[in-house]
Amino acid sequence: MSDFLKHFRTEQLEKSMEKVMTTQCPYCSVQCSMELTEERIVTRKRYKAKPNKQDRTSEGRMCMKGANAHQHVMNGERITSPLLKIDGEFCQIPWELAIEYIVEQFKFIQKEDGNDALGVYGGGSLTNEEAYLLGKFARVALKTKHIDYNGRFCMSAAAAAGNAAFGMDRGLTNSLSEIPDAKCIILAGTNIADCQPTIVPYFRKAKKNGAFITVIDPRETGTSKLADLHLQVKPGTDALVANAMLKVLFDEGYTNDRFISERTNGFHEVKGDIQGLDLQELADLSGVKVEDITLAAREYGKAETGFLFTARGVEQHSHGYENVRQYLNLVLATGKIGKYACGYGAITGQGNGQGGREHGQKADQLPGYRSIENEEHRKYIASVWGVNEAELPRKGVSAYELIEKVDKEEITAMFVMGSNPVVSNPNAIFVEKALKKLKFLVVVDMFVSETARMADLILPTSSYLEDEGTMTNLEGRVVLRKAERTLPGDVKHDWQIMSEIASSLGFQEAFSYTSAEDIFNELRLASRGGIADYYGITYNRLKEEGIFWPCPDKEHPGTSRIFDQTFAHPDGKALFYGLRKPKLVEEPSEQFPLLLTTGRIMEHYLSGTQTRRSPELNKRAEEPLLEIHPETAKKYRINNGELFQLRSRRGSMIIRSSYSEKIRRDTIFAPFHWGDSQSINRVTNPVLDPFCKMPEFKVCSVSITPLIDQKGGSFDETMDQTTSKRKQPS
Ligand SMILES: Nc1nc2c(c(=O)[nH]1)N[C@H]1C(S)=C(S)[C@@H](COP(=O)(O)OP(=O)(O)OC[C@H]3O[C@@H](n4cnc5c(=O)[nH]c(N)nc54)[C@H](O)[C@@H]3O)O[C@H]1N2
Ligand SMILES: Nc1nc2c(c(=O)[nH]1)N[C@H]1C(S)=C(S)[C@@H](COP(=O)(O)OP(=O)(O)OC[C@H]3O[C@@H](n4cnc5c(=O)[nH]c(N)nc54)[C@H](O)[C@@H]3O)O[C@H]1N2
Ligand code: SF4
Ligand SMILES: [Mo]
Repeated sequence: MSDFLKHFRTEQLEKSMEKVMTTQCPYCSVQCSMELTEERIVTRKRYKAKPNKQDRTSEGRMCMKGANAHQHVMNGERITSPLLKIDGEFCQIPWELAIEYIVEQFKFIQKEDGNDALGVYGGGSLTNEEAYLLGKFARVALKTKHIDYNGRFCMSAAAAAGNAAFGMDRGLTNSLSEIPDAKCIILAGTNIADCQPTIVPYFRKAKKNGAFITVIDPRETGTSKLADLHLQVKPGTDALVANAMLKVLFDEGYTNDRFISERTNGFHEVKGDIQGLDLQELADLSGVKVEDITLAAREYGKAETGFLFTARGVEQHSHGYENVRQYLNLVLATGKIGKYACGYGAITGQGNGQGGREHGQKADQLPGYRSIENEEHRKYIASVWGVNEAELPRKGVSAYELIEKVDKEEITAMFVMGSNPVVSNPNAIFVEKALKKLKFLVVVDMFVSETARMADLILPTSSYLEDEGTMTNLEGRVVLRKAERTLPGDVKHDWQIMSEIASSLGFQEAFSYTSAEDIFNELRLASRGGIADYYGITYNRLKEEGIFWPCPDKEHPGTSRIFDQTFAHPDGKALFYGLRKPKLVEEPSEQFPLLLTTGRIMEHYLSGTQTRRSPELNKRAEEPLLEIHPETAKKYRINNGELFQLRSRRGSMIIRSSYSEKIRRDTIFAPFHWGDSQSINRVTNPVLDPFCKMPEFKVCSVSITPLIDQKGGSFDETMDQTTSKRKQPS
């Protein structure tokens, strides 16, 4: 046999050393399941992801992030043992020492500054089991009321609005499979084409079946390409658009009077408010045409079936709660909810953005969407946890307010699990300064993120391929993710880390879990009888496919469509919201003449800790690009593709321009997936919505200054200043 053939044969043999891992993507809320094949070629490993055709949500699709998700897991930058900062340098230490050190520091803080001086900061990437355990860990083991999580920045406005309007917050009221039969769809402030790409075909099918699609967004996006009508709204003015649409529905007789009288309360007040609305004024303020608002309302009003969706574009405002409530008025006024192909959806963001907001990592919450201020709820959870009700802390404060307390030195130690707050909080310069004041910072992560870099101690955690647990996807469907890879180095699971610290603090019995399933079984009990009732869901039942909550007993099939018969308020009725005309907190001024809005691009995920470490994704988008209309750019002497300084009242950052005619002339857009001087959150406004404490990520006023001008250069009239040929933030 020739050398070549020998080599070929060996390669074939080696190639057959394949391992197939059944898993699901760690990124967005669709949670696409897939098979990841590990192929060993001699000493090299090669990976290939293949979507799972049986997946009821993704229907066998996967986007570029899912296809490359494994890359960050295998990345050589993974931390594989605890790292302690000694004289500014991180040194590897054994777990025993790490746990001992944490316990010593936490006890010291508790003694010096009180129990509430310990802050806990969680995330929506954690499994249900771990999110649940983090709530218990904070309240039982650390005895602190100060816990909140990054979902505050994500879902809080829609969650608060859903709770107030319907008595319950589940992202989608119906399963995605009903979308193709909707005759009208409104997509407000959601860019599914980049953010949940695998659900786009549901909308395409609807369009093919004759649906009229309206997109409301200040930019043309991949999503607005689906639209029959695009309202290119001025950032921060959604409530005005929704009010104007309600007026059209009312004046033109599209309201569903029977539904309003039988299934809702509060329309009376709204009816009074409608009379005083001036369509032209609302259209002028929101920067869209009266005819377009009228068309959007008519199409929604006359359609037999329909959905209205919102996402962060509507919600991440200092009046995000009100924006959502005004859109919900449209759903209730037309009775488009609680029926086949009729409903509302707040499109959840993070992998476990839904489950992560149900089981107690929120400041005011106990498992099963119970309230920490409700005496009955406290008693029940105290009994499940085997503690005295009086010992359970009361409600704490929201995520950004935790940081403010750190700044005031009321919180002096912090435990961060599953978030990178230095990059993802608004007003990031302040956040970084505040965190420097901590006496003790522990970060549990897979990487030395921008936040972990500031920690005294970093604890290495497992990735999605290694960590078993349940996730609740954007539909409210609970799915089980298996662990398919052995833990690298000394890595431990989040639940093990919490259990070990809690045990060393003296709570062995309450934290004596041996598996994620153990924790899930306790969660089932803790959620039993609550709004988000998981009692009937077991690991065994999840082996087949997901189950929608609420699922109160083991024979219950789960609830894919909610509000069929009643809403979740005690009287079974939904509630309208009086009309409001919220104003922008920062209108453009001479000093800060442009409106900045922020969001996502397809290639990266959130603070970028994971996707910037995936070579395949990172090479497609290596730096943030600022979307700016060419006419606006010329006015401010910004060349296409050049770096410049973006400034607001909070601070400044450096970013490269990318001309785009797809954006309003008064608005610029930047993604937030980068840290340090490239972090857009150095300029964003931390003003909080009073109802839900959501920060104003989606609009603030800014100025832009070319860097070259500062060096004495000038705007280049001769340069090719046509719309950018570079890959645009899509
Ligand atoms: N590729 C990718 N996918 C993701 C994520 C990611 O980081 N990357 N993150 C996940 C998470 S956690 C989330 S929360 C979701 C977010 O999903 P989305 O909310 O869809 O994403 P964003 O880009 O933040 O904002 C959506 C749109 O709102 C528009 N917008 C801005 N201001 C306004 C306004 O005032 N009114 C209206 N109507 N629209 C406005 C923006 O132009 C943008 O196109 O995505 C999830 N999926
Ligand atoms: N300007 C602006 N800022 C925003 C937004 C915006 O639209 N504009 N959107 C906001 C929204 S919607 C969100 S959701 C936040 C999110 O922002 P972050 O909370 O910062 O979210 P991630 O980047 O996912 O951070 C997760 C961190 O936890 C690590 N991690 C991942 N999985 C696990 C795990 O299972 N266990 C542990 N222990 N660690 C893990 C990752 O490596 C990463 O470092 O950002 C918000 N910030
Ligand atoms: S990022 Fe979202 S849409 Fe893309 S593969 Fe992952 S779960 Fe699916
Ligand atoms: Mo999010």
